[in-house]
Parts: sequence; structure tokens; C-alpha cells
Amino acid sequence: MPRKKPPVVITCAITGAIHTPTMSDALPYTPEDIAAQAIAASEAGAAILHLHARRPQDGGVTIDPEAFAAFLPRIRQSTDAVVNISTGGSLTNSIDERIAPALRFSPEMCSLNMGSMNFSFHPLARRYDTWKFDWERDYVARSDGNIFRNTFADIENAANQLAPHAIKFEHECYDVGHLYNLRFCMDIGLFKAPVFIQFIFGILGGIGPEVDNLVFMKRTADRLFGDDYRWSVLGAGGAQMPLATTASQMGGNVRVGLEDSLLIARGKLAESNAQQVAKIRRIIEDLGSEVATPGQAREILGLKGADRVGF
Ligand code: KMH
Ligand code: ZN
Repeated sequence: MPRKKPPVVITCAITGAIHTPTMSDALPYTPEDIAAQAIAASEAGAAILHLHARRPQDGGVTIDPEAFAAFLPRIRQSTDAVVNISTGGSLTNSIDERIAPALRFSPEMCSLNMGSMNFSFHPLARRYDTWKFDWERDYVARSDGNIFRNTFADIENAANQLAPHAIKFEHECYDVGHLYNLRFCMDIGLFKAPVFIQFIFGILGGIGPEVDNLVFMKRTADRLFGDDYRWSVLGAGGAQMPLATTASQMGGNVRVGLEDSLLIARGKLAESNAQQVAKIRRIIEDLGSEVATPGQAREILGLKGADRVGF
């Protein structure tokens, strides 16, 4: 008898810090809409909700803990899904400012970006003649000057400050070198096995969204971490569904959501985060695998439990 495949953990990244309101009416930015879309995504099958905050008045990016306070309790009241708070939601703030929401709310998970890099989405600026809000055009067009800073000192600082909270990290790895950075950090005792790695493909500045690269990342991670890691895949833009499907068949977990892609199919905008979750869930189940419940995700990733969060 073939061994039963482990259930696939779906993460949904609800709003992020790349896309802007002009690009899709579905992109949530008020606390009400972020909460409603997060709850709907969990009902559709997402076990983990990866969350950023936005300014309610114009959809701008914010990492102010107060902005998180406006939606976290609502999400907690209405769903059992694991809450994962981003620590990467600003390219201009220091690591101390970026980890402030995770320090304040002590979620079960938070993101941790594993290397410094160019991080750009400026080609998107050419697609729009008019913009809903004043800040958007410059924010997008000037991302060609972004340096996403995640030095070893930043990573160590974040790991040390967050250690008392027993938060599981979503280690965001945008290129093969980031896997080596993570291995180094494990060797100096910053992170305990099993670590959870998000392989990221298709961000301008990181590795491209080809299946060859997924196989290469996975093979490199196998060599570096052996059994000491769990993994998931995030493909940006049109690579989202194809790479998530491939990862689910390679024994990995998947991440979807409007943070990473605004599309539901080639050339067609998604109506909501839940629509993307429902689509990848259907694909996974059609191909004979199961989707993990939040409880199964907690077990697979060794999380502290929803009763130990601070919101
Ligand atoms: N936006 C994704 C490509 C974070 O929040 O720390 C990466 C991300 C970073 O999710
Ligand atoms: Zn994010």
C-alpha cells in the first residue's frame, strides 16, 4: 500500500504590501474588509492567514500595531485559522519597527525574511494611466530603488527579541542563498528544527518562477536541512496556481492570496482571497490529496496554539 500523503497546508496572504487599490477592487485595505476576507479564506480552506495592515483611508501600507489591532480580534473570534503576522511589510522601516506588531500580539506565526535583496514591482506602474489614490504611482514606480534589508544582524535581532513568544517563523526565501543563510542561522542556534520555509518565486530581485528552480530549491533544502524542515511555495503573479499545484504534488504546502497574485486565471482578476483558496483546494483534492485543517497545520508545524496568542 502506498503511504498516505500528508495533508497540504494552505496559507492565504490577504493583502500584502505590493499591490495597490487601483490594481484590483478586490484588494482589501479597511480592517473590516481584511477581517471579512481573512475569515472567508479560512472557511474556504486556508489553515494559515498571513496578514499585513493597510491604512483604511487610502489603502497605503502601514506596520503600525494599532492598524493590526483593528482586525486581529475579529479574525480570532470568527475562525480557528492560524494567524501569521508579517514582519516584512515595509521596505523603509527598521527591523525593530517591523517586528513591533508580532512582539505586541504574539501570534502563533510570523514571517521572517532570510536575506537582503532588490525587491521591485516597478514594471506594474506602466499598466495604469489613472490611480485611485495619490500615493500609489510613486510607491510602485519607485520600487526600482528598493533595497529590502534583512542582514544577519537584523535576523538575529528579530529572532532574539521574538524568542520568548514561541512564534514559529515562516522563513521567506527568495533565492537559493537564503537557504544557506537559514542553515547558518540554525547552526548558531537561532532557530529550532523543524523550520518552516516559504520558497518564493517570481519577485523581481529573487529567483524566477520556473519549475526547474522549484526542484533546485527543494533539492538544496533537502541537502541543507534533511528532515529538519517543512516547506511551502509562493509563486508571484501568474505563477501562483501552477507552482502551488506542482508543490502540492511534490509533498509541499502552498500559499495563495491577493498579496502574491491578483489573478484567478490568465488575464482574469480574482474576486476575493477566498476564490483563490477555493481554486487551489479544488485542484489539490481533485489530484487526490487532502487539505490540512488548522489543527493539522498546528501539529505539522509544531505551533504553540491559539490559546497562547496576545490578541
Ligand atoms: N510579499 C511576499 C513576496 C513578508 O510579509 O514578510 C513576501 C512576504 C514578505 O510575504
Ligand atoms: Zn507578506
